[in-house]
Parts: sequence; C-alpha cells; structure tokens
Amino acid sequence: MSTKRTGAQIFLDCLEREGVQHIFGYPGGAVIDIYDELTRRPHIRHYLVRHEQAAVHAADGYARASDKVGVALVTSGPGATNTVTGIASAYMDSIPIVVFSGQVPTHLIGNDAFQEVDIVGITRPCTKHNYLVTDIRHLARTIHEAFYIARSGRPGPVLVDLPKNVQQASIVPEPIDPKDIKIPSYQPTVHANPRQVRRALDLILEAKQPVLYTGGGIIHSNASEELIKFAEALQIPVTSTLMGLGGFPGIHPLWMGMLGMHGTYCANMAVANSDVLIAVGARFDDRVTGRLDAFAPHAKIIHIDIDPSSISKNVVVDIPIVGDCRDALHQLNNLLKKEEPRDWAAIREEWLGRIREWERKHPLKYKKSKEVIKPQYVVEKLWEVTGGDAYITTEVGQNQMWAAQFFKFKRARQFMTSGGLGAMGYGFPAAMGVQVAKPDAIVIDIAGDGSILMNIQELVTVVENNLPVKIAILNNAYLGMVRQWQQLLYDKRYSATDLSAQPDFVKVAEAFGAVGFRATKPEEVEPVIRKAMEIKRPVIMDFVVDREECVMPMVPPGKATHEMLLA
Ligand SMILES: Cc1ncc(C[n+]2csc(CCOP(=O)(O)OP(=O)(O)O)c2C)c(N)n1
Repeated sequence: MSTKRTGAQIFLDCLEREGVQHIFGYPGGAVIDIYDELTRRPHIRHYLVRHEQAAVHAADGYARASDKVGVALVTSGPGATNTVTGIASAYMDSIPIVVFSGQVPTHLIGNDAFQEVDIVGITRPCTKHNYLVTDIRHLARTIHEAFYIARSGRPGPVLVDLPKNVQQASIVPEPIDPKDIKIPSYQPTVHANPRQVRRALDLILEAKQPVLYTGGGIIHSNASEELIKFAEALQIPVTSTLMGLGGFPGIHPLWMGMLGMHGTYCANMAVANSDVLIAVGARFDDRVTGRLDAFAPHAKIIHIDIDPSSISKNVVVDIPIVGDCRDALHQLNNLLKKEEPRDWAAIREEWLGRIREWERKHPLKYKKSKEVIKPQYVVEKLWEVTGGDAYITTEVGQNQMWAAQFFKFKRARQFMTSGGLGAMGYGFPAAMGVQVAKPDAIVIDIAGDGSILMNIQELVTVVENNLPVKIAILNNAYLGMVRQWQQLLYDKRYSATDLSAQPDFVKVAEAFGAVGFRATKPEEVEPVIRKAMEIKRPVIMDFVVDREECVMPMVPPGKATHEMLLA
C-alpha cells in the first residue's frame, strides 16, 4: 500500500535521491516544514550560515571543489533576496548550484503578503533556469530537472521557489529516477562535430605561432589531462583566464601565466603575436581581451565551447566548435595520433624561444623589502609552506590578482574566485564550502581587509562546525584595487577608499572563537603561516602589508593588451 508524503518529505526524498549530503541554509517561516523534516534525515548535513549570501557562496565553493551540485536553502522575501549576489556570481562563472527558496502560499502570491518577493522574476536574468512550483504533483520532477539543468551543458545556478502550501500538501508520490530526466526542449551539444575538429586540427598543424587560451570550461569539463596531452604533443604554449587557473599546471614549461588586464607580459605578447589562437572553454571577457579590435590581430581563431551563444559573441571566430571541452580535446588527441610524427620541439624552437625571451625581459616581479611586508611575498610564502597543495579562495581586488599571479596552481579545482561578477565577500564562505567538500585539505581564503568584512559573520559558522578554514588578510588599510585605479588613472584622488578605521582582526578572530595572528614585519610572515597551518581550527592571519603596492602588469581599461603598464 503506498502512503502519502508531504511536500517537505518529497523535497528531501529528492535530495537524497540526488545524493546530496551537505546543504547550506538559513531557516524562516516559509521553509519551516522542510527544516522540521530535516531533523529526520541523518544523511543530509545542514550548515547553518549566518547570512544567506554566504549559503550560496558556500554551495558554489563546494561545487567547484567537489564537482557535485552545491545546494542552498533559504526562506522567502529577505532570505531569497539575500541570495541574489551569490546566484549572480555562480551564473557568471557557470557553477552548478541549486538554490531552494521558500515562498508564501500560492493563494497569497501577488498580494504583497508578509515576506513575499517575486524571486523568480528577480533572478530570471541571473539563473540558468528557475521555477515556481505551484502544484505538489510537479514537485519531484521539478527538483530533479533543476539538478539536471544545473550540472549539464554549460553548468549554472538554478532556483526553485517553493510555496509553503506546496510543502505542506500531501500526495502519494509517483516513483521517479533522476537518471530518467529528459527535457525535450533542452539538449546541450556535448559531442563536438568531428568535421569541425578536423578543420581545427589542420589549421593548428599549419600554425607557426599557436597559443592555447583556456578558461573555466577546462575545469568544468574535467579536461585538464586532455589539454596537457594536446599542448605537449604539439608543443603549444598555454595561457588561461582567471577562471581557468589550475586547468594547466602552473609549473609546466609550456605555461605562460594568466593573460589579460593583470596577465603576464609574456602571455599577452604571445596572444598579440599568435597566428592561430585556440580558445578552449573561455569567453573573450573584456578583462582578457582589452581593446577588442586589437586583440590577437593576426590570428585565426578556433573556439571550443559548450555554449553556442558564447561563440562569436565578442570576437568573430574562424572555426567554431560547439561541444564539451574534454570531448573536443579528446578528439583532437585521437586525430593527432594518426598523423605522421614530426619533431614539434624543433619546429617550435623559435616560437617558444621568443616567449621565454618575453618572460625573461618582464617576469612577474615586485620590489622586495626587508622593512615592510609585500603582499606578493605573503602569497609566495603561502605557496611554499603549503607545497602548493592548498585550496585557495579569494576575495576581490588586489588580493585576488596577487593570488592569481603568485600562487602556482598545480591542478584543476584548486582555485575558487568570483571571476565574472567579482563579488567581494565571496572568498570566505566559498572556503567554508570547499572545506566541507574536502575536510582534510588546507583551505585558505586570500582576502583584502575590505572584502573580509563583507561576510565575516561566517567565522562563527566555521567555528561551530570545526571547519579549520584559514584566512590570510593582505591588510593594506585601503580598498586597494580601487585605490590603485585612483592612483594611476585619477591623479591620486583617494575618494572613499581609505580603510584606516579598522577592527583589530586578531581580536575579531578571538571574539568569534577562532585563532588570530598578526605579522607586521617580513620575517614574521613565514612563522605565522607555519603556526596557522599546524592548528586544526579556523585562523585569521592578519598581514599588515605595504599600503600603496600596485598589481602589475596592468592593461589600463580601454587599452590594447600590448599597451600594458609594467612593474
Ligand atoms: C560587493 C562589491 N562591492 C564593491 C566592489 C568594487 N571593488 C572591487 S575591488 C574593491 C576593493 C577591495 O578592497 P579589499 O577587499 O581591501 O582588497 P584589496 O584590493 O585591498 O586587496 C572594490 C571596492 C566589488 N567588487 N564588490
């Protein structure tokens, strides 16, 4: 005899069927039935964040580190609106998460009921898809569709709005298997067209100065191995966007560093001089291209991307390939095996020699100091002390760019940053999500003193849940990146960027039940990092750094990448 189940029960049955083990959330009247049912679900662990924005960033960090769908659960109205930044950030970076929001009962929708907000309308432009479930009979299918859409094709956030009466209603549910979910109107092209792949390879084999320009798609599609194989086979130098960091090892001889606004001289020059540019899972963001008409002016462009709407959106492409990056690279590698072997090291000698020359002329560098801590030095030491194995999240600003430049990411899924949206406050809650996914790993949020205050309340969440997240604050007592623009582009008029009025971050850590250390001199940096890594508790490391250090190189906004300012 089949028995009736409530919407709240069906909701959690679905999460269990999807294999969800961790959710990040914050309760309220509109989701109280689900929270009640959660008490009877030992296989799902709920993390009570202290702000809903953090729940979504945590789900995002969890998804990036684990390659699973991240889940957040919030109440209606303000609970839902507090998630918007997190959703928009996940959307811009193509991160698979599902956000569930409570909603007022269906008969009150549109009545300005208490804590009613049209979250489906609000998030329409920043979700991959969203749903309002108005009938309990559609609940299970909708939830499984949400997971399916979030993780398939170009991944992204999906929101499901759950009215309270739907959670409270009950039916005898029909059995559903997530594996059977099919949406006829949504059929992402995963398998790249073999003829296009052949054309691309022919062009690449003819190229004299090819460059691989890779993005987050490499990471989402777990394509690193195929990428390394392809680059090595043809001796093609590799650069990546911020989102692609780790997709190709940062210590590989073919690695040129990041390209774009704060990319390396060598990567930007290589792109500017390339004759074939192979863009894989990257979208020609303006932070990468600089002035569009001067971007890779001599190159034929091949673009591999799972999202057809990304292709020829910003830059007109010569050979478009729609499909999963791993699939396309796998096909390229297979075709390559059938080619006559050639001595690619000799063929590339001149091109790679020029690249090494650019690198030697203008490496990533900064003025070392014995008196004052340089922020880049802190990142270098974090890399050294952790052997480059830590998971790194960042906030936004100079801290983010120094992390990208000076931490040599060895593998994919090691670096999490709000790349597309650039949301300050992302790094710490994301680190919390990463630590949940990787309980034994070292997880460090590289932060600015401005950004860290945006979600500092989550210190209590990490303390409560024994998540030993580390925070390294590059404390310049400025909104550093904005100050840098004011210095370089606005005649040093420092408007509203001075953060001299600051809390004592060591005391902040202690007040929340965490541990705090401060370093004010260069020789204190390494001992502080070593102490912090030994402690299996959350730690804030407050590094008081050179106040007016700038991130270099820099391509000023609106300029071409070869017009970069150097250190
Ligand atoms: C939520 C949000 N508000 C404003 C900005 C604009 N912004 C970009 S970088 C930055 C300064 C960040 O300062 P801080 O966190 O101290 O880091 P630093 O640049 O000094 O490393 C600001 C205000 C943003 N990216 N996100």
